[in-house]
Amino acid sequence: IFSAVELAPRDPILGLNEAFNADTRTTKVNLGVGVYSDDNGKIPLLAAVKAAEKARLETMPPRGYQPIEGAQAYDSAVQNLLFGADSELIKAGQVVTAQALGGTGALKIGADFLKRLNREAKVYISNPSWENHRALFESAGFEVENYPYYDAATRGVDFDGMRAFLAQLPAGSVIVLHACCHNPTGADLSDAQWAEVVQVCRERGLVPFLDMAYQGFADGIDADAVAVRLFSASGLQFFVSSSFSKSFSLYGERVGALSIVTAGKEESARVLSQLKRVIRTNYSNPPIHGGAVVAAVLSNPELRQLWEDELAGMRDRIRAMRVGLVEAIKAEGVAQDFSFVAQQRGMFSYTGLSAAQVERLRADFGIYAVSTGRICLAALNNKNLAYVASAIAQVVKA
Ligand code: PLP
Ligand code: TYF
Repeated sequence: IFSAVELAPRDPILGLNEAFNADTRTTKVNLGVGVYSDDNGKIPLLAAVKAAEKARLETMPPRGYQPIEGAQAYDSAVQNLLFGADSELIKAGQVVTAQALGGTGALKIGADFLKRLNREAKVYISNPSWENHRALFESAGFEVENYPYYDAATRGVDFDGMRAFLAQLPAGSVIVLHACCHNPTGADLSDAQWAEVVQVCRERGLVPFLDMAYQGFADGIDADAVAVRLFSASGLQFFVSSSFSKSFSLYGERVGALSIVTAGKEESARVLSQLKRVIRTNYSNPPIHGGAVVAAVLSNPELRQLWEDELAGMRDRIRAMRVGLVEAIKAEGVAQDFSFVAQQRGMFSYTGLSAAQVERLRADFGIYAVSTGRICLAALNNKNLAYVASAIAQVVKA
């Protein structure tokens, strides 16, 4: 039965981990995958998470099945973070939320649900986008195309191109938008540009699907939710996938959620009933632990404050690494201006390094980056920064 099975290509990002792990050089640095490491190069276990886990272990709760859409306490905590605790939409019962298997799982149940709503619609993702966006919507049966996004010349967003493109799409087109900390470029829309995107979506009858994988990594929890808040105020219906992989450093626990804004309470009940059907036929119901930990942290004022402080610490450390890298590259005598790295937001930077330069970083220095030139700044620390800066200087000067 497997004789004709072809070897599938590796995920271009997760595949780098395998190559990195196999590398025996002690100086190796993994700037490939989007994971936050602390200044000791370790994925942190947040103190707020640790405290909530300890308390949970002490009570030894039973492990019955969860509701299909996850626990009410979790779903409600997700809504408050995304839409704001005083959101009118939440009060009016216009937000449907289901716990999902990470942000990826949220995108997938959203995609499966959308496919049932409109079989003909096409899905549009930014050019470039997170590698998995295209594959995921294609696997749900959609045709996926790009909308203009990144402008390599300005290292920012080609907003005129993006808006003009969206303005000619047929009604019902699904538009996947990175709510903040664009992956892979680090180039985000301004608040004013978001307001224009909302306007275009309204005028054209587009279906906005906001992907929020990095809330709190740019400017703060509420500041990073500006896109969600603007769409909320617009009266439109839309989707939001969100993830606690990065903001709680809970990557492997697979904690995320899909939220859908509807026109009203009665519509919410119908939408939720269909979403539950999608979930039931995929994995029945979500796991308990990660969601329970997140809900416990977010509902306890002291743990919540601790988490917010720890999140701010991660955000500030990444910023410091951005500035440090720019300065160190300059100090190496590189003429090319890298100051844009300090302006980009979130974990990633599109460095402009070519695939050949990225390959030289790997071969000569054991520094792993995505072949597109994307690096993860959250993997830099005070021990490897000078080494990375020197290596980048050598490959750009060569
Ligand atoms: N969406 C974007 C833009 C991402 O960068 C990621 C990264 O992992 C995800 C979704 C998936 O999140 P998760 O790891 O929680 O599945
Ligand atoms: O872009 C990244 O590095 C993260 C992690 O299939 C990731 O979003 C990468 C690839 C993938 C799943 C997660």
